[in-house]
Amino acid sequence: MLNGCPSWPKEFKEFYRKEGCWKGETFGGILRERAKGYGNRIAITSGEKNLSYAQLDKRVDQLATGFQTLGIKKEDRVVVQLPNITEFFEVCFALFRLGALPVFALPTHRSSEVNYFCEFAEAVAYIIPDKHSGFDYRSLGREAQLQVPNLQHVIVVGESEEFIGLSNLYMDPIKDEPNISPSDIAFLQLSGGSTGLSKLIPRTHDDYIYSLRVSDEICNIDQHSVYLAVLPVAHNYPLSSPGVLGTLYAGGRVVLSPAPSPDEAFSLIEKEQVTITALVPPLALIWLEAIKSRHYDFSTLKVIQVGGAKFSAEVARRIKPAFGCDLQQVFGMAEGLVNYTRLNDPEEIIINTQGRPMSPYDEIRVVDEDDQDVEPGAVGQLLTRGPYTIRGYYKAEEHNTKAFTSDGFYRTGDLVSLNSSGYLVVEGRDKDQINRGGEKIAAEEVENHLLAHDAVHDAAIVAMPDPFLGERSCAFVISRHQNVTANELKNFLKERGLATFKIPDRVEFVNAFPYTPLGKVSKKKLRQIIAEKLTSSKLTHL
Ligand code: J2J
Repeated sequence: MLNGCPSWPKEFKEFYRKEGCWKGETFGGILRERAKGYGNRIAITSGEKNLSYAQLDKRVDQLATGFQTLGIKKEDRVVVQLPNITEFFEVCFALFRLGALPVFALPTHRSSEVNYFCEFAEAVAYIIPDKHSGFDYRSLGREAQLQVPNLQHVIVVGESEEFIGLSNLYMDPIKDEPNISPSDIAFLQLSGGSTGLSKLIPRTHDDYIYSLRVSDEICNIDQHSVYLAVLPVAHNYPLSSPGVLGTLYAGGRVVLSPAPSPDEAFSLIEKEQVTITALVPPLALIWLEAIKSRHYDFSTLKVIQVGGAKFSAEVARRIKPAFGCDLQQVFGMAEGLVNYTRLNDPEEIIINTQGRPMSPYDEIRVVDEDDQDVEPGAVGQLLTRGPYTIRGYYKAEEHNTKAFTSDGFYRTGDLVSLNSSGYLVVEGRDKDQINRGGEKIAAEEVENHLLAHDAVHDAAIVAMPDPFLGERSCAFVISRHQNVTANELKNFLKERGLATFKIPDRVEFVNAFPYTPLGKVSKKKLRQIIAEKLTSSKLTHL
């Protein structure tokens, strides 16, 4: 087992195996089996390109050989930053087969995040597209190569320039496959983060594949399913709930949308006879608006999932009438626990709750600040442990003592209430994070960047309400001198290579922060201040 990855205690491992949760499968093995069983069936559609299970399996073998030739081996970490293209799957499965670990960066990450992932994970390689959505990723490759000494290879899909072209790495399989154990770590997923930088989440073949199997059952995914991936597939939600990997596990077909907009996605739903897709709440709003004026045949579409951030009941109610399919709410986290509303749940449950845990082996507790269970139905912090929820982050010993209870429950940082039928409603958050329409921002990470500016004496970032994204970010700043502007600070963050979604939407200059009785900056008060300011400015505009 990779160093720095806490695991389940022995008795839990035995229990999850005995109960049949962990069946001893590996990602490399699954693809091989699907290729045997489904050979010519299409696994992935991307534009005009259709890749069958057999073709995918073969290309994965060839690429694994290419990676081996570069010296990439078991337990090596490889930062993978690819958009929704077939190469994402070829790269990941080739790494899985070698026992090398993808570290899943998102396409929106920039040099600040990428360099940190490469450095912290001690990555040997970094894999990128040439260009995507108007951005040239090779510039990130150059920076990473300069800044991160452990990084040996930058591999590019497309025009590789001075780097290694992925297309040159498909070689005839010659070498032996390493032995991969189902209890090995398969990859490192990213946490949304609340303290400082994103933590890395070690997921095993056994635990993740279990979550795919249960997700498939709950979402009725089988070999006839067609999953449209509109969100970036590296994110845990479209990757696994049941997402692209759940679809491949079931022998279904994944259709990749180059962008989430109705322009691209709606015609794909009709043309490819999509049966299920997954959205975040702001995208659901855009789709609801767009469907009013467009006419497509959506008769194959059975389910639209919405998750990643709180979906308001008023909007949730509009999905079924507008699209003629069922809504499924998904409340999950890359650390593990995923809750779903069930497809045959009563309408009011689907609209008003964020679902219930997918597995009977998920343990959840709703507790107060002293870790005591709250009264049934009351709001408290959600703690969880189970067969696919990690017991600790990668190389984060100290943080793990705070993020997990001594008996192994993960502190989700979500404030929830649990109803008498076991369904959860997300009521708020007790972590220093902004959820910008599903994109997570760790306040402390951005604050630290702001503090690096000469003119910034102190900074505190909080969420402010937003009708479209749910939340946007507001930075309260105490400046050292009067003439620094909000735009200067935003540009400064951009120049430091911070992902655009993390750049504060608004900057408020103040002379002092409100404090709690314990002397900490009161973010609650700051959230109130900005919310009131927004309301009153709206009133004056009436
Ligand atoms: C409110 N908050 C939600 C929801 C996530 C499936 C679905 C989502 C994620 C994900 C995921 C929410 N309502 N429906 O990994 O497999 C917030 C919570 C949670 C955090 C996790 C999956 N769905 N959230 O969003 O790791 O605060 O995973 O703890 O990115 O998003 O974020 P992340």
